[in-house]
Amino acid sequence: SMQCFPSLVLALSSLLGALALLQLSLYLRVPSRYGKHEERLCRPRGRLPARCAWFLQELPSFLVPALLLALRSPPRLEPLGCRLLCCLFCWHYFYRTFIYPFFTRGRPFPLQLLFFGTLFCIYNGFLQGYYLIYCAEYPNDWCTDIRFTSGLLLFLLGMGINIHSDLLLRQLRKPGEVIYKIPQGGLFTYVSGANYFGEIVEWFGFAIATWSLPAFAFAFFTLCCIGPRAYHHHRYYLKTFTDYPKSRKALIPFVF
Ligand code: NDX
Repeated sequence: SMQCFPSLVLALSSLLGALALLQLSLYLRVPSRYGKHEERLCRPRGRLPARCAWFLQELPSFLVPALLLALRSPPRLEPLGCRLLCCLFCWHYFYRTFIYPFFTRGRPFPLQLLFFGTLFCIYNGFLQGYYLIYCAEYPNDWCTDIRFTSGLLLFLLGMGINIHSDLLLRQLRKPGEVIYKIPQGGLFTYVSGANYFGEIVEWFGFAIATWSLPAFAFAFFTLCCIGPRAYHHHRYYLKTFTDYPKSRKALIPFVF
């Protein structure tokens, strides 16, 4: 049966950090080509409806850690923190897999990115789940530790912002529409990438609550992946809408 290999966790986390830097260098100048940044002339054959694509892509991030948690023998009962934290991760991906895709009104998603996205979700789902279920050690009162409680608070706050902002974006379109409008309300009052801001806060909260290398590596990856994307969204809006609110920032309210 499986056991903890600390060197495996170290290797996978380092690779995740390296992938984050690769992404930053790739996507700082040119956005990743999906959604509003996809080339106009893209072949429709190379794409899948947004619903299927997001469902398939995000499913492993829910399934892999959920299975690791459920199938570990003997079951890991102590400390409680490990299971709680693993459930938090699964909770986010339950939303992203089983709820978000069924309401999205997004454009069809490129197959090639779907392939890499799925690989990424398998990789990260395994790393986070494996670490929490087989390796993490917390004192029995971790649930009352300031890192756990403040991290959990940030996680919940970020998740709330992320879900609320996803909802505001969705409401910009009628079913079947694929046009872009100026997002309004919620944190969009302050930033163009409100959904991304929420997601980043969420994963840094998770990293603080787990106080672990894999989770910090993933938070860093998220920042490098959707941080530049928020900036490209912002530029797109400024270019497309002459009446775009001038005081709005790209990602971080009042700052950047
Ligand atoms: N999926 C995370 N890298 C990614 C998919 C892409 O969950 O090769 C990372 C995730 C993947 C990426 C994933 C991993 C790295 C990949 C990358 C592609 C290339 C990259 C594989 C797995 C890669 C290396 C080099 C390392 C191999 O038509 P539309 O789609 O534009 O419609 C949009 C709509 N909308 C509007 N509607 C009307 N008016 C407007 N003005 C609108 N603006 C947007 O709203 C969509 O239907 C919807 C949301 O659009 P958008 O662009 O704001 O968000 P989106 O990027 O689609 O993300 C959706 C949610 C969001 O909450 C975000 O926080 C979360 O997913 N997310 C996304 C990406 C990654 C991630 C979270 C994370 O890292 N945690």
